[in-house]
Order: sequence, then structure tokens, then C-alpha cells
Amino acid sequence: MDQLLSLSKERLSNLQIVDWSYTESDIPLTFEQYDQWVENKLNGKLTYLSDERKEKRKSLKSIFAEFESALVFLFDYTPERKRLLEQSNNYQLASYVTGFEGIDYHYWIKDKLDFIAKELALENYTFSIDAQPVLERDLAYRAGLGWFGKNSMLISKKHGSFFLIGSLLISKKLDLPKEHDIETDHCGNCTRCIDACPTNAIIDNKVLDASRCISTFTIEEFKPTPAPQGFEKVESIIFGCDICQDVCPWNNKPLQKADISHDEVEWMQFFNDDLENLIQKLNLMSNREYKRKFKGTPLERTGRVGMLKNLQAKLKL
Ligand code: B12
Ligand code: SF4
Ligand code: SF4
Repeated sequence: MDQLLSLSKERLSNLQIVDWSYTESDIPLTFEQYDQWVENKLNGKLTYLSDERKEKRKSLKSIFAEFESALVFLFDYTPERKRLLEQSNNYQLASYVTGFEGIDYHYWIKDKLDFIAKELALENYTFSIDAQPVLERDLAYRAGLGWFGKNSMLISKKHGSFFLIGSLLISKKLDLPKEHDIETDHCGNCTRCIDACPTNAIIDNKVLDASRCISTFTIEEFKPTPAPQGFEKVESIIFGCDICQDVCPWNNKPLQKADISHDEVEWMQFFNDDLENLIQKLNLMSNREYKRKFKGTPLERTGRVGMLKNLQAKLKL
């Protein structure tokens, strides 16, 4: 990692990057598995995975015709996970939410990727950070950065899975090693994530039923809708879910050594309240006020009504 042109290991770690790799391959290795998953309707209401954008995921060239190579980065939020586990908050948000200074990671990571592109004097490039029709775990997988765990997370032997994947898609080849060994599956006989998932959303090895996942209910559902069965078992979770990563032995070591110096995100104060008060605060707010308060944060996504739905599901416990 220290030889990425002008970027030293220290400079990369200031960008929260714990690992990176380079690939010239535009074709995913697991498109078939994805296709089958959609065929089995396991995407549930996530129609952006089954509509006309599905075919685009066959090649990076369908979103960036000039594609010649990609730099794939792992953006770490392990320290934030560790910090949240060590403090007893009333309600839990997924740790990526506050892991990037409380800023929506789409903006935060894009900013860092832009910085790297400038350092490398790249002229023609684009980004892949979550929202594009790209199988990003596959991109990191074929770049040799990790394997697909049974919970479907991309896991790195050294860094676990508490990271987000962000990539630069570039119109020229770089002078970097392009062939990588595909990481071996290191799950072995372990089934901790499958056993721990409160809603039984991991229905097979590396296969998730998105409709049963708490993450879908709390982040991707914007209107009042019933919670997946089993949500009642987890009293504290109100946005996202980290359970199948918390129990993973590959996260033990990174969590143990994580530096927990991150400052608390200011807007988190809003959630230091009991359930009734939180619901009342949201009821007294307009949709516009909610948008203003959480602008540029990951919580803007659900809107006031979506967040209220998450909290009201707790009332019915
Ligand atoms: C849709 C989506 C979701 C959906 C569906 C999740 C899912 N498993 O697909 C929901 C809302 C549930 C979700 C939840 C979360 N997500 Co999400 N999500 C995405 C998104 C936008 C697309 C994923 C996708 O294409 N799914 C399609 C299915 C088929 O893919 P898959 O389940 O990963 O299945 C693959 C493997 O199982 C593999 N496979 C299957 N069988 C086999 C067999 C063999 C032999 C092999 C080798 C492979 C293999 O092939 C499949 C296709 O690649 C990506 C961003 C992106 N553009 O890629 C982020 C992304 C996957 N999410 C991410 C994160 C962080 C999360 C959460 C942790 C957030 C949270 N704390 O709540 C949870 C984790 C839940 C979980 N265990 O997966 C990160 C994952 C980082 C990592 N280390 O893996 C991503 C990559 C975003 C990013 N840019 O970093 N997410
Ligand atoms: S994120 Fe939570 S609900 Fe979704 S598969 Fe993992 S443990 Fe289950
Ligand atoms: S908990 Fe066990 S089975 Fe699940 S991803 Fe981690 S190592 Fe693999």
C-alpha cells in the first residue's frame, strides 16, 4: 500500500484507507450469482437491482465506456464501531453512519477519491461509490482485497469487514501489478453470522434475503410498513444493522486494535433521549425541518416519515 505513486501509507491512513488494489478487469466474477439472486426475487422491493440497471452490472464499460483500469480502496470505520460498542447509547445507528465524521459517506468518500485522482494527475475518470450499478464487492474481490463471507460481506483477512468500498474507474492503464490471487474463503465451518441474524435474513451461504434484512427495513423503506419478523428481538437498533459483522471472528482483531480517538458527531445528541421523546420530537418537526437538520448525513435518506416508522416499530415491541 505504501507504493501507490505519491501517496504514502500514512497519507492513505489519514484518508481512512486501510488497503487498496488495482485491476484492469471490467467483468465481475459473480454476475451469475447476482442474476440468480434477482431471479429468485431476493432483492425484494429493491427494484434498482432488478430493473434495466441489472444488465449494466455485467461490465464497468457500461457505466464508463473508456474504462481501462480501476483503483479500489477500502475505507475503514472500525474505530467508530469500537467506540459505539464501548458506550451505551439509547439507540443504535449502524456504525458507518458516524464513521465518516457524520457525513453521508457518498460525499465523504467521493471527496477523498477526488483528492487521490488529483494527486495522481488523472484526467479522465469516474467514481464507483455505492449508488452506481456496479457489483462493488465483486470489484474488490477480483482485485484480491477479500472474500465473500457467509453473511455476503467482503471480508479482508487483515482488516475484517468494517469498511466501505470506493473506487476510481480510469480511462488509462497504470503501471501497477494487475494480476491478483483471488482470496480464499476463510469462513470454514463457522456459522456465527447465520445463527446471530435476528430475522433469519441469511438464508444460505453468501445469500441474503433483502426483504428480511433489518438494514433494508430501516434504511431503504421510506413509508410505514411492517418490520421483518425478528426485528422485535433487537430493542436498540433504529438504523442499519451490524450484528452479522459484530459476531464475525474476522472482526475481532481489527476491533481490538482500533484507535478510538474519533470525536462524537454533534447531531447524534438528537438520539440521546428515550423513545417517547424521540417520537414526539419527530412528530413536532416538519418534513422540511427534518431534511434541514440531517442534511448531508446518512439519515437524510429515510426522511422524517421513514425514521418515525423505525421508531414506531419499537413501540409495538
Ligand atoms: C443493495 C445493497 C444492500 C441491500 C442488500 C444487501 C446484499 N447482500 O445485497 C441491503 C439494504 C440489505 C444492504 C445492507 C447492508 N449493506 Co449494502 N449495499 C447494497 C449495494 C447498493 C448493492 C449490493 C448488491 O449488488 N447486491 C446484490 C447481491 C446479489 O449481492 P451480494 O448479496 O453481495 O451477493 C454476492 C455474493 O454473495 C456472491 N456470491 C454468492 N454466491 C457465491 C458463491 C461463490 C463461490 C462466490 C465466490 C461468490 C458468491 O455473489 C453475489 C454477487 O456479487 C452495495 C453497493 C454496490 N454498488 O455494490 C452496498 C454494499 C454491499 N453494502 C455495504 C454495507 C456496509 C452494508 C451494511 C453493513 C450496512 C448496515 N450496517 O446496515 C448492510 C450489510 C448487510 C449484509 N450482510 O449484506 C457495503 C459492503 C462493504 C463490505 N465490506 O462488503 C457495500 C459494498 C457499499 C459500499 N460501497 O461499501 N446493502
Ligand atoms: S445486517 Fe442484520 S438483519 Fe441483515 S443479515 Fe446481517 S444480521 Fe441479519
Ligand atoms: S461469522 Fe463466520 S461464517 Fe459468518 S462471515 Fe464471519 S467467518 Fe464467515
